[in-house]
Amino acid sequence: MDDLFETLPRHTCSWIKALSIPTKGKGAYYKYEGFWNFRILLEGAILAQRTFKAQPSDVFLCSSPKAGTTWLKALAFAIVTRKQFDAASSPLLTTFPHDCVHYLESGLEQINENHKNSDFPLVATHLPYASLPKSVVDSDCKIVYIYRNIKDVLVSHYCYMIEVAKLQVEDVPFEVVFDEFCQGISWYGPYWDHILGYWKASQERPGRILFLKYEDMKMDTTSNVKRLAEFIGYPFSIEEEKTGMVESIIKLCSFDNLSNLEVNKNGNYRPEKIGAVANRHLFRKGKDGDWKNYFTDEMEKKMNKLVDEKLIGIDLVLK
Ligand code: PAP
Repeated sequence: MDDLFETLPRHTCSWIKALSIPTKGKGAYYKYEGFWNFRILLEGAILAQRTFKAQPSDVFLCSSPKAGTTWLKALAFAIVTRKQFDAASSPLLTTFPHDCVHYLESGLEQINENHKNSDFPLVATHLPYASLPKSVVDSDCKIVYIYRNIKDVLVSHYCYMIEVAKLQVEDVPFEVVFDEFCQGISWYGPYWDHILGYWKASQERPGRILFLKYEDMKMDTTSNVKRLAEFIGYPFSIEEEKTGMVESIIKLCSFDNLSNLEVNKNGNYRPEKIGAVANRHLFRKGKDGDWKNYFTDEMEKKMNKLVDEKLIGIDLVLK
């Protein structure tokens, strides 16, 4: 793989530059198939591209980082496991959502194990559509894509990196990350191209890709959770609706509930692979509109213009 990485465009991101400890080259982004990412995740993606065998019954949960993945994973997992576990016995009470539904590019072994041993065909990925293993597209399995207001994605990502890298805001000013992001340089970025890839695929494969928007899910969680359940093939029965199953899943997966569980307050994620990340960093505020606390008027105008230019003719609201 070294040969390949030597040929790829490389960028050392701003928070890595700000770190006082040496990163031994691990903090660089590489541009692979049009998108920026860390080498370790690209290696995982390439391995998945070469070896992963999707089943037609798989459901892929796809997103850019910070667009609402943790919430989507929790909801989809609660929906497909509801016959086995009620809200009082759900594994989500003691297991981090990312350990309930694994990422293709970093949890391939567990996904392959699940294919053999489980009835829950959920697989998550942040990979862009063009980088999905061919078997995913060929199997015609269903894809759920969650997206979110571009400004909140950027702020969520910024706050996450500051926390995870244990930096101060002064070490990496928001303006610097904003400029990088607008140039398309972000984790799995450009964000707009990520969305466009799935959007175009959804036009070519009608009925196979469901788009969910984080803000819509916040505003009307019930309808969106029902749409999700229906789409992934686990619709709620009338009886379940009458007995409050939908509400109970929504409550179980709510930000307030998940963020206050011991596992999500004090647990760690993937200690051996990429270094420990505290689970609590995935539960920051869980609100829309926090970008207003970070963006200047000028940044807002620049971002709006960028979105208008990049997503011309696309029926998705990103700002
Ligand atoms: P990931 O892609 O790295 O897994 P992801 O889960 O997509 O991250 O995004 C994290 C955001 O989702 C955080 O947003 P914030 O920084 O603006 O607060 C996090 O708070 C929010 N989040 C996590 N769980 C939930 C939930 N159950 N309901 C609503 N928002 C949530």
